[in-house]
Amino acid sequence: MAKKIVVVGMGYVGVPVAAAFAKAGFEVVGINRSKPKVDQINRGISPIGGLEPGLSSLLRKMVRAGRLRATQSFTECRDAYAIIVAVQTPFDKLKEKPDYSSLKSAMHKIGSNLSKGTTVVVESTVAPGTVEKIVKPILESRSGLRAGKDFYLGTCPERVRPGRLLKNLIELDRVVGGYGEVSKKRIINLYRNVVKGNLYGTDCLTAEIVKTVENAYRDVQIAFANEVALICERLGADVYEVRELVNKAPYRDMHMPGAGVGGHCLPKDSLLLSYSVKGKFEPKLIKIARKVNDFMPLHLTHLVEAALSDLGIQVKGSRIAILGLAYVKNSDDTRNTPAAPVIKKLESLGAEIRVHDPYVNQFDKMEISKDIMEVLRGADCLVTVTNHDAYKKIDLRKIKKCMRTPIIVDGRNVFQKSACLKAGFHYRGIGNP
Ligand code: SAJ
Repeated sequence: MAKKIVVVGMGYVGVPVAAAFAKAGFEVVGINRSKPKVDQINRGISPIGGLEPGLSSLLRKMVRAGRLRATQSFTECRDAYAIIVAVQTPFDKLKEKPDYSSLKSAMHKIGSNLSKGTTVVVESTVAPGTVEKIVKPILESRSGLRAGKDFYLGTCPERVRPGRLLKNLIELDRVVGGYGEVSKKRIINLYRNVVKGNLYGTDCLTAEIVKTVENAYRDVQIAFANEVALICERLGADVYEVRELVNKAPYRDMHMPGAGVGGHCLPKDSLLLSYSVKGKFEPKLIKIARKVNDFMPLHLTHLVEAALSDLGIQVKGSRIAILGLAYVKNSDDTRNTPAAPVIKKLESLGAEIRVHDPYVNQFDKMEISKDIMEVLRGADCLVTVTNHDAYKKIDLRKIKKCMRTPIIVDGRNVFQKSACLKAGFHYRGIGNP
């Protein structure tokens, strides 16, 4: 009889985790609060859009083999060998604290259906200290069981990346934080069934810190690249050439400047890290980095205003084509997408906005075209916000003929500036004036 694993939260993290453990021979039950999503999965259809190599076919195969099914019921936890929690843990910027409503709700329901010997693993990203201070007390009070003795508890923070969900899950090294040695060993042995990368064991707090720090690190690195881009714009230099040459120096890894930092990881994880020391220490660098990155979408709109003004056109009444709604290339994920503030600002200035994205099908009741030429027809400005591979194939001469004014504002270094100028476009780009 195959051991049963319950995965709570069938999103970008839970779906590949469920499929991978099913492939490893476990009986997997995915719990989700959305009935349509439960039904979709039970029809063998992945709810994850965008280019996710291998995921849809694996999920379909596992559902058809009877090794993976979905439900809304937490009673499935009662005879689970392990329960993996992958619910959303957004950061509430207004209240300046994590929104743990989904996490707490899941833990109450799991606790009410927790049996002796079960291992509970939190994959969701949480502020350091959360497993010990929030998760453990709920599970223990609801179940009457003790963590580390009657049931096992820990965290194995996800390292997913839209576009590489299955690949990252299988190949990347992972950190395992255990509530005690036995929990740590059990979780490491559990993940050895799907993770080919190294599994590094530690305590819960350290694992939570590692997860938030690895993303805060990236956020700071991107902010540095964005600041260099702003400097290069004023100096009249090409930041991408600067970056390429800087990275020829040993131990340098200057990241890519761009239209901003979106996603469910980076914008939030540095806030979770700062939150964990609230009242004890005030981080400066990671907070400033957030401000720099959040400024970039606004800066992109400044470049649009400037580019139109260069040709005597006001934003008010102009037609602007936004290419890319997803926060990252070749994905349908729009969480915290920089495109949202770009569109909002340009609309507030009176521009008529048309949006294209090859993968995103719905966003804020917005009409999203799948036809680049349709979006560019009669436009005064083409703005790239996401560097989907599809945009690299754009024929500049062809689009110039259908636009009302040939202006390109490049937020992701999609186009070669020289090629745009040669094709007769007026060009401005982030870090490449
Ligand atoms: N971005 C830049 N410049 C860069 C890199 C990214 O502006 O040099 C922007 C992207 O356009 C996007 C945002 O930052 O809007 C986030 O991009 P990302 O490549 O970091 O993608 P994420 O958010 O999916 O990051 C995840 C993270 N993984 C986890 O949290 C588990 C991150 O730690 C990984 O480094 C990244 O995937 C990856 O490349 O695997």
